Amino acid sequence: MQRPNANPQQLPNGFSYQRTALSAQKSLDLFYHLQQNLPWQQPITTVYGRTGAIPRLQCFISDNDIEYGYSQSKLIVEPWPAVLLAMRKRLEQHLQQPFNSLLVNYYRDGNDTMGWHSDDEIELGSEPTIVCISLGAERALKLKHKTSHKVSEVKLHSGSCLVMHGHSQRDFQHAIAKQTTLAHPRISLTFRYILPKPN
Ligand SMILES: O=C(O)CCC(=O)C(=O)O
Ligand SMILES: [Mn+2]
Repeated sequence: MQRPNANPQQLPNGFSYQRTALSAQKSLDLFYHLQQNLPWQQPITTVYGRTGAIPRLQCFISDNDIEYGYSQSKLIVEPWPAVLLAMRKRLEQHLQQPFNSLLVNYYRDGNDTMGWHSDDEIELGSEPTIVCISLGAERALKLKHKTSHKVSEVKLHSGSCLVMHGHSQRDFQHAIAKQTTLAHPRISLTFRYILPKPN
């Protein structure tokens, strides 16, 4: 995970992007392994009063004692597969930050999306570090500043690593928009640290 950034993209403060954190072959192998082996779910959520299945598949992996949910639904927790536990340990060493949870998103094609949001739940703390590893089709992560409403984007290449830290969640929303001409799938691995519940 040490290669220099071969394709710098201009990003706001709080976002850092490394285009080639994993080789093309490793990224593809991991994509197919996870696509076939993770227990994918499509939870039903209520967002702005509308109830429906989320427009992508996902899998939530976490240490035993962690609870996490959004839009009033608790996620089913899966144990760490060896390959993802090893990746977590490498990230922890590299970034000198603990991670205890991983939300994996599977976008089956360009019609699958993730709406505008910030990862600013109380249980993530005030300045969370969230690491996003991308595998498969390239998708654009849109960034919208919360006061200026200026929208920018970062292209998430297969094998790339985006780190969101500092004030990134306080100041920006992010989203994966529809890309209807895209027929190829993508998986994103979003490593987080969820604070233990106070007793
Ligand atoms: O798929 C992505 O790159 C974004 C995922 C995301 O924002 C999230 O899991 O909170
Ligand atoms: Mn997010």
